[in-house]
Amino acid sequence: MKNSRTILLSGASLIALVTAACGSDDSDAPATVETAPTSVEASPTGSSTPPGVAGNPFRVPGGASGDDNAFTYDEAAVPVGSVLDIESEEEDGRTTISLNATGLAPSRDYGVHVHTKRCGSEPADSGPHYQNSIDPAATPETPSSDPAFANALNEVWLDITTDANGKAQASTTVAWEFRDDEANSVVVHAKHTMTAPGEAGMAGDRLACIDEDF
Ligand SMILES: [Cu+2]
Repeated sequence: MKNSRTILLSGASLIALVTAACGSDDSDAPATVETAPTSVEASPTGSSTPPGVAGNPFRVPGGASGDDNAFTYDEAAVPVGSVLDIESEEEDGRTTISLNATGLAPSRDYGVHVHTKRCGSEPADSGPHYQNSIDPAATPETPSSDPAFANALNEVWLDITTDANGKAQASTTVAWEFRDDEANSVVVHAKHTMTAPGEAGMAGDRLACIDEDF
């Protein structure tokens, strides 16, 4: 039995929150957890990263790229300095992935997924979606769009709608754990994820990408 806990990008207050929200052994946790408003507004400092959120702020591609890239490809929708905190916890064959976004454009929809490859200077660099059961019909040219595979149970979907301040939270639990080294990024798309045959999993342009070692 694998029982691991991974805090990928987190501040002290966020650890406390997630511990409270996800720390129990209750395996019947709801698929969507409404996270309480965080303390990010409590102590404004003027830094580009909101206080209370230890994250890797989005920047434009270019220059040195490291092991934890966070690139925006659309600075209007995902401004430089906005932050996506991703946390992942694997326990008893299930995985809960939580997202806490700050600094995005206000009152708009985004689709958010776990992708297979690391972020690069081009939006396409992050590759297709991570799937638990891989769609045998998918190719690099035509990624999976079969709802039997491209769905929120077989992939990780964390669609959000920001509030008037550009903040949003989402959480999802899937009944599997990531295969080692096969899920490496989280991509922010331009709209909520579609579900119909032939378009399932699609969510418009890739606006931003952040490396995550799931
Ligand atoms: Cu995606």
